[in-house]
Formats: sequence, C-alpha cells, structure tokens
Amino acid sequence: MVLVESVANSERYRPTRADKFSFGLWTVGNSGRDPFGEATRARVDPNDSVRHLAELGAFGISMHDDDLVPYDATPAERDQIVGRLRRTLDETGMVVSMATTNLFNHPVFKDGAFTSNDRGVRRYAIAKTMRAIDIGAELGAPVYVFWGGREGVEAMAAKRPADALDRYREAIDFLCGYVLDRKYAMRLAIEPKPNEPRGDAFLPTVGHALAFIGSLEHPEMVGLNPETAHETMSGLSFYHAVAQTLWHGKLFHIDLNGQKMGRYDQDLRFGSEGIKDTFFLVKLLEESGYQGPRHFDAHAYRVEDAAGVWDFAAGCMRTYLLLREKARQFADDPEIAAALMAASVAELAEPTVGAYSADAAAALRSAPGDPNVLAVRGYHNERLDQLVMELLMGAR
Ligand SMILES: [Mn+2]
Repeated sequence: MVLVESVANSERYRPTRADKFSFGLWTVGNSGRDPFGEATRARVDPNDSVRHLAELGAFGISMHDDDLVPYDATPAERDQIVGRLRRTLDETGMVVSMATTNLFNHPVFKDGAFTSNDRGVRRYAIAKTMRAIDIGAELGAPVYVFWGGREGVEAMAAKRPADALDRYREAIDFLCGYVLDRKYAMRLAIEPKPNEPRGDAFLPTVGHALAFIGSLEHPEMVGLNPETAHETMSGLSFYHAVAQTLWHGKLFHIDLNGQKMGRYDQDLRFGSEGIKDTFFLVKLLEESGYQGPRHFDAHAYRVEDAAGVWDFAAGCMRTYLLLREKARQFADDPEIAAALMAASVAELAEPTVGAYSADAAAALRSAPGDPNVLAVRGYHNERLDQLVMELLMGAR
C-alpha cells in the first residue's frame, strides 16, 4: 500500500514539457568550485546535460556564451559546437529558453564590463555581447539576460555612480539597437544583484532596475530577470519583488533557487530554504498568467557527486510541482476562503476614492470616517497565516 501510494505520488509530480522547466547549462554543469576550494565534480559536456535534463522532464536550457563556446575557439570551431548543440536540441525536443553573456569571469572584466573605467574594455564587452546575442538568436532564445556581474566597485572614489549608470544605459540602448537592426525576435532582461562578486553592484535590486528601465531608449524591449537569491540576500522578499515586477509588466524571465537571508549568494536547490516565501512565489507565478519558463539558476551542494546533480535537478522541479498543488489546495479550501474573507483580502481590490474630482474631494472631506471606530476591528491575520502553515506542513 505504501509502495503504491509512493508510485502514484511520483507520477503526480513528474514534470512534463508543458510545465516549462529550464536549467542553465552552468547549473547542472557546476563543478563545485568555490572561493575556498577546487572543483569536486568533473566537467559535464553540455550535450549530455541537455539529454539528461530532457529525460527528467525539463523543456529547455539557458546558457552563457562561454558555457558553450570556449574563449579561444576559432569561427569554424564555434560553428561546429553550436551546430552540435542544435542537433542535440532537435533530437531531444529541448529548446534554448534564454541566453546571456559571461562578462565576469575573464580578468579583462575585473573593473566591470559596460561600466569599466577603461573605454577599451567597455567596447570589448559590447562586442562580446553582440557575438553572444548572435548565438542566442541562432539557437532561438526569446530572451537575452544581462547580469552585471562585475558592474560595481569596492573603492567608492573609483567610479562616479552617475557616469556608470550613463555607460550602463548606453550599452543597453546600443544592444537594443543591435537586436532591432538584426530583426531578432528577442527581448532583453536585466538581472539585479546587490553585491558579490563586487562590494557594491550597480542596479542592486528589482526596484533599482525597474526605475533604470524607464530611462532607456527602448523601455518596451527591456524587462527583468529577478533571482530568488539576489533579493533574499538583501533581506527583501522575493515574492514581493516578483509581484511588483509583474505589476509593471516586466517579468520577462525568472531565476529560481533557494537562499538564506543575509548570506553570500547560495544558489541552493529551489524551495530548500524559505518555504513560505517560495509557496507564495509559485502561487503568484501560476495565478498571474506568466507564460515564461520556470528557470532554475542553482546548483547541487558541493558535497554531491555526478549522481547528486540529477537529484538536485529533479528536486527543483518536484518542489515546484508540489507547491503548485498546494496553491490549488489553497484556492479550494473553504476554511482558508473564510479566513481570507475575515481578513478583508478582497476589499483591497476595491477602489478607495476613484478618480479625483472636486465633488469627490468635498464628499470625502464631509464624511472622512471616525478613526476611533475604524481602529476597533481586528484583521484575523493570525488565523489566516496558521492555516497557510498547516497547509504547507501537510496538516490540511
Ligand atoms: Mn545566484
């Protein structure tokens, strides 16, 4: 009986292509290297990663240019490598759901890429990105991500922030122009991060990046790729960051993982930390109409061997599907519905005063409400939150 149940359970939460799960080549390819120790796992061939992820039920991959094509590859080698991946994708029915540029690993980028003080480095970074956008377009990536890994500073005197933002904007504007000129069906997404590897990074949070997009030449082409770890590191709620990104119509892509607040960028298995925030995130994505990939930017614990990497990948997807099921239970639970009612949750969706008119202002002034009466009620949040916790702990 127990065996039958567990088989049924594993079928129920088995990912399919329709779930649109994708992984960066660098995630399952992560070797376990960290600032204090060497690799603990061997390098993985990207084509093997694609095949393995397809078997597990993912629909796509994402990649940096350097994940696929080595720095010293000749144009002929580049074409051969890209062609081989194209064939593997076709054989497995997998897609490239996002592409991006590595503008952080090579020493040339030690002072930044688009915001390096050295104009030659800035020009090189844009040229490298154009080449990488070509690879992304060739492989059909609909979204191109910009994570400014080294766009930041330790010595505050070393960069004027306004100059750095001018150069960042110049680069994104130029690359939007390139995508339009080449007629690529591609949107751009900025990935904010507060720090690491730089002491302070430009565009540190979702909020900073949303404001920056408003200053661009083609704001309609540019959205966000928010990451669980990056918002959580700064002590912010990823759920609220994604909710506001959606509210602005700017959720072009997402990097899902697990992270403890206040730590270095951990990139842990999705849902392995912060289960309540993660639950509300999944509920939000599922109920928002977001059509993009459920993309994991995470990696296996450094203690894992090659087999553990696939436990990690399967775990990310299974946790997402478990939380998706919990979101459905939340929506169907009559006690939770009553608790939502008691907390007046739906009332927040009702307009407060409507559009301004002199008459509406006069009516409000004559009957503003009595604060001592309005202050009396309770909002019954304790009961509501306890029901959420019991749902997540399997007690409902
Ligand atoms: Mn991260």
